Amino acid sequence: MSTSSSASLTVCVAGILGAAAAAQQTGPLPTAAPTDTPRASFSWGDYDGDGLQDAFVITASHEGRLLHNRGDGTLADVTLETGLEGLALASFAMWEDVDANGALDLFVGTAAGASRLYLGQGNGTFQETAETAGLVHAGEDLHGAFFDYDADGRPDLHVRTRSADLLYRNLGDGLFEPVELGLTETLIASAVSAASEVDPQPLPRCAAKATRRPRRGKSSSARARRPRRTRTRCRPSRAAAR
Ligand SMILES: [Ca+2]
Ligand SMILES: [Ca+2]
Ligand SMILES: [Ca+2]
Repeated sequence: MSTSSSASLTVCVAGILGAAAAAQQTGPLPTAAPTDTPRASFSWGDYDGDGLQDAFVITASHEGRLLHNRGDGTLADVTLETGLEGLALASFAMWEDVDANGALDLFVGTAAGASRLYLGQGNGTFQETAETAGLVHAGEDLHGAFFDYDADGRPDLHVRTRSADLLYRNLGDGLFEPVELGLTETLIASAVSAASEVDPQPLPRCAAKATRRPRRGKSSSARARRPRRTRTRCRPSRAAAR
């Protein structure tokens, strides 16, 4: 990247973050703002499939902004037109194509209220579906990770809140179901999440009891596509067992 383009990008990002910092200085602080998340964080992903990495930014005031990479060294704030406006008290964000439609989706953990799952519509916009997707839990989200814990080809979701580890099995079509974790499985899931965030080494194979929770508003065809209930004993790897 040239010096001039790097400067343009820096100015653009600094402007957005600066505005957030100014808002933080002049407005009231969130009452339930996270205490141990970075002041600002970037999650990079090519949400519009143009071959250029875009950035979802959680600002110092814990708002979410999507920055589109223009390809000329600058980034443009497209939060409003992509349907990602109104996100507050965000604590972390992760890109993944959870429904395998070829468009990246965005999961955002929050410090209060519901987590968010924004499904990419394939046209550069998003639709929030966390509740209908089955991703409903209480508490402050601290961090999370996508990984395929049951090796079925669909990325599952681990979320750590301040009080619990939560594992959601991906059923396909943007739907999830919570996995019941015992103490041992919880410790392993946490280790798996931490490993996936810092190390691309193969993950230990671990399967836990999957319990299906009935959800309202699902079509009969969606219910029919769900796999049957599985009750598989968790088997940590030799390394994990030592
Ligand atoms: Ca892009
Ligand atoms: Ca998708
Ligand atoms: Ca899976």
